[in-house]
Amino acid sequence: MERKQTNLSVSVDVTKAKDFLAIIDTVGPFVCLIKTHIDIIEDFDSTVIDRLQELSKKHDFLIFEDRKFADIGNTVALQYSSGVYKIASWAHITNAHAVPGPSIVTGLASIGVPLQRGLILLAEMSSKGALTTGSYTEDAVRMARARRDFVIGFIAQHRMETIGASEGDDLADEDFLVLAPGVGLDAKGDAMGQQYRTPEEVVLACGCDIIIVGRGIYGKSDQLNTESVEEQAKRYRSAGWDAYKKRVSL
Ligand code: 5IU
Repeated sequence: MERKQTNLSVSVDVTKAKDFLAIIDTVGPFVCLIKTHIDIIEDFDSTVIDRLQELSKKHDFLIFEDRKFADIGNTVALQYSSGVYKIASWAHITNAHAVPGPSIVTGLASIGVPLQRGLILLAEMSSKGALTTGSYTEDAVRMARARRDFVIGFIAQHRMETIGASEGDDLADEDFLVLAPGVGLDAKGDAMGQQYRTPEEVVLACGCDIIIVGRGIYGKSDQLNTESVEEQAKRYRSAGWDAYKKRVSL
């Protein structure tokens, strides 16, 4: 983030490998992180991963597979390491729901720690009516604190630093990343419950670190326009980084 002066992550939710790679090559210079949903690509084969890894090196970004694991430890370990996608072999970061309890972290860590991967826990979601509130969010933060060798942060809508802390907890050197999806400069939401806030609201007012932006950057149209994608990536990168600089100078 510091090296590239960016706290922008682009979420590339498109179904054709060609579009997926073209968007990533276009936004690559402006992002710290590319977020993928590898299972929505219709013409997936292992060359997509080879190319994604080349782009990660070319543009100096990390890869975050937004897999949202949610099963028992043994099953998630298999889903993470095996199957068609072998996520652990290429995704620097992945994420998991806290709903199964600490055993989900144990299962994923058995695969991810030896590969020096990082895990993000879902503490809050951006969608309308999400059940990730109150004691659920607090327990997700406690689960992260218990596995700081593997959990590097949260998907959340606010900074989590004092949430779920008990007296006597040593939080002095705690520095979890907070990644916030549901960011848009032009729309307030979509027709399926997504809710958007601006980078200012998310980073400056709520203390999140990374903004995750999807359709705000690549639009909805079937016809990919890489010029407009580049323009929007620059726009969100500036908005996110300006908000971050303001926050850290307060
Ligand atoms: N995403 C959310 N909200 C969440 C979580 C993940 O939007 O709480 I956890 C994902 C879904 C999509 C991306 O892949 O982030 C947001 O895309 P848009 O910016 O196009 O809404």
